[in-house]
Amino acid sequence: MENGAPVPRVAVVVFLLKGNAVLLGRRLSSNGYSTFALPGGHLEFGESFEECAAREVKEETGLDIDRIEFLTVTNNVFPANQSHYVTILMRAVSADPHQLPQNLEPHKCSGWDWYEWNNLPEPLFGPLEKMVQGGFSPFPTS
Ligand code: 8DG
Ligand code: MG
Ligand code: MG
Repeated sequence: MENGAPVPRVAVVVFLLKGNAVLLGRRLSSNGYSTFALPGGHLEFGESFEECAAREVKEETGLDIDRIEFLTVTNNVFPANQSHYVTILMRAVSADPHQLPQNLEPHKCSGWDWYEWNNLPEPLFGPLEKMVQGGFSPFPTS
């Protein structure tokens, strides 16, 4: 933001899969306040998508993740927030299926829980809602 003008940023978010469920938390940030979203955040300088996915999930939930894979990318403009994200969608699983998610950033999220893909909570965060409406599935096909 050299001249103070807003610029697009890169976000990496993660479909953390457990059976037919994904991990979601209700956002407390102003962008998407009270909507259910995936764990994730900003790509840092020099990071791979996989490194960012693992770091953000660890920072936000305490979970270690495995089998991290790139899924797709979406373009998300939030006019109300003057923000614009190129969002990288990854998938992963918990390294330890017995490890429970912790709410490590309670100022940003009201808590994490698993939700069945065919019974997702409402309202979903806009970018996620758009993917679901478009028929996207984060689960492996085979
Ligand atoms: P950081 O300081 O940890 O890097 O950032 P953060 O506080 O964790 O950022 P965030 O808002 O959770 O994520 C950054 C942006 O990613 C968010 O403002 C918009 C975009 N984004 C999507 N979809 C999703 C999603 O499902 N979850 C999250 N967390 N962010 C998403 O486009
Ligand atoms: Mg974060
Ligand atoms: Mg986040």
